[in-house]
Amino acid sequence: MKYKYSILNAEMPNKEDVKKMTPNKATKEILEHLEKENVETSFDRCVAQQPQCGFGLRGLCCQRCLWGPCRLSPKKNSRGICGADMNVVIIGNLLRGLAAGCAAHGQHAREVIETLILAAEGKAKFKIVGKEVVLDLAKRFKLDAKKPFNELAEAVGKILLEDLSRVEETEMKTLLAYAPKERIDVWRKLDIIPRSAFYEVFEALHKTTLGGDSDWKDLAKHDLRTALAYCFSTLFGSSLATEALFGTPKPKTVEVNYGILKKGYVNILIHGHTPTLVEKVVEKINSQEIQKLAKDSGAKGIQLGGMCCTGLELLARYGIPSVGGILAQELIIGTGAVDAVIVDMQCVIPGLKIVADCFGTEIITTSRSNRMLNATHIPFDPLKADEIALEVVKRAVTSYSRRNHSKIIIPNIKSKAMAGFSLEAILDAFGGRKKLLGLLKSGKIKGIVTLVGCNTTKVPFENSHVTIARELVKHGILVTTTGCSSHALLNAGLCSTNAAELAAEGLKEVCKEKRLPPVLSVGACVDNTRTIRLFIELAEEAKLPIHKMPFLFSGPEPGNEKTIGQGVTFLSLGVSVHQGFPGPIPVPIPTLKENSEYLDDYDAGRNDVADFFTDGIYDILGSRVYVEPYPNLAAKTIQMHIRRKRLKLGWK
Ligand code: MSK
Repeated sequence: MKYKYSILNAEMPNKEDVKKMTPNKATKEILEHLEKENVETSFDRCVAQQPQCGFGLRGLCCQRCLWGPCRLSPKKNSRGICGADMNVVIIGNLLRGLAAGCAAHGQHAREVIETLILAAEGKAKFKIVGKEVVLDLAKRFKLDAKKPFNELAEAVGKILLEDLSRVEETEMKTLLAYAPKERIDVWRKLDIIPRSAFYEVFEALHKTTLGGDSDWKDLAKHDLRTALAYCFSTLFGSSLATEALFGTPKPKTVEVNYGILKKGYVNILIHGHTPTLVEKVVEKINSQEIQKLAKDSGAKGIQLGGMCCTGLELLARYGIPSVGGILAQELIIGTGAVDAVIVDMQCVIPGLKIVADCFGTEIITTSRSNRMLNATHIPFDPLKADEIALEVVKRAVTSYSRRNHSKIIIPNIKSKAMAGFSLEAILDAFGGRKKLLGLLKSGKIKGIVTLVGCNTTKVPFENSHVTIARELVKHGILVTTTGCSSHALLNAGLCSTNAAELAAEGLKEVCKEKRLPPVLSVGACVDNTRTIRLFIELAEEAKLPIHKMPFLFSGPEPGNEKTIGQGVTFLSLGVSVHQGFPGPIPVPIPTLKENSEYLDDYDAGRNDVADFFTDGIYDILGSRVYVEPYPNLAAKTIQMHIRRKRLKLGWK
């Protein structure tokens, strides 16, 4: 690859590398098309940024106060102006990133939970579809089951909201309701049980101000505490409130990828993270009034598609085809086929609007938190959801007649995929947790790895997700996936039942018998809760702590700050983490000593923070971080991890 970073023992691709190595042929086709059209994307801007700052890449640039920025290095200036050393700077930067990700998922959770409460109070016109989810939550929160259903739903919503925003020193109710007792004891001993997401984010920012906390070990503890708040209020809160409102998804087979866009149709994409407005948008699009409006605008009909996590919600719940994730958003617009993109919050990059302006695509923002300069803004309000959805949809549909359709190029590439694997659907598909555990013990399924997270321009687009998934499946490891990793694996055909052919004998036999793909698309990034709950259920069935089970979390292409919280969450639960590019969890990988003749003469480049995330954290939580940017090596590291877990358990 073109750009070598010896300080990281890693390299980054240029655009040619991306075109050569990306597994989705549509990506290459559109990148070449946009080059001809002279339209710039993130892939060009990444090249323009090379070489990227070595201090920033290693978390050694401190910009927390107005005395900085301070750049720290082991050889020179090992402390910032205030006296902070490298440990304090690295761990503080990580904590700030984690807090930002927590705030993002937290606002997502707040919107869905508030909508649930308003629906329960009869103020917002949403039907609460997930009755069994509300009842289960009510039981876990020890509420009086004899109360009328709507009162229970309101009380459940209020507890989720309280866990998001409490300031008093009280343990979070969702954490106590879902976490295994063994973990709660470990966390209590470490004094890392959080109060709420809002409180711990405040405290994270407070601790990392100038002259704040300069004990890196205490900051590391606050990383774990904030990750637990992130997990049990922002992830659980948004995922469970969504299931309560709209129901629990069930598996369905659909076609995905760029080829679902249709010439002559109004192509509308929905993008972002929150599913609240989406429900109403889908309802309006299917209405006679809007279908007629599309025909009157000169189109044959309407084709709806999804991007990023809202796209995965649409796919899981309604079988609406997904097209791609965060780094594909500019490319999808670059087909020239998209008339409008309705966006809510997060992962909507500014580059989207730049490409949209080149093709006359209408961008409609609907969240007060996520505005775009010169885009149409129609803010969502759960109390007026129907009127707002209608206005949004009308604006999107009429974009068809305002646009020039002469530049359309739709790659004829589609894949079949099965999606919608909620926890309940996974357990059902395998015949319950006892049977699934039996398959794990017998070695037909060697382990379960969750492949999640974003994309980054630092590795060839989607290559790591797809390579690792293929290798794991080939070695009998069942994969669950969420977020943009899901888009890569859905488009690569790994979520189709045919992909069972790629699996090792035992896994292939199981998948064929159950008619399942070896890669289970479980939903949006907040739906990592489904995998967390699956891990908890299986460990409980095995009567083992999670850290002894053959599980692993992998984020091969880390991008968004939200990914930091995902990784630290799984670590806290006792699940080891693979990180695909050195960065947010700053574990340096060995680098060859300068002028050394011997390949094994490594300078491990360790520091206290790196030690904490490997050996230190292993001692207190039973999990550790592996950093490996090369996907084939990463897959081997993961297999080794799973094998060691099985060996210790005495499983075949
Ligand atoms: S959309 S957070 S880039 S997974 Fe959830 Fe993808 Fe990461 Fe956004």
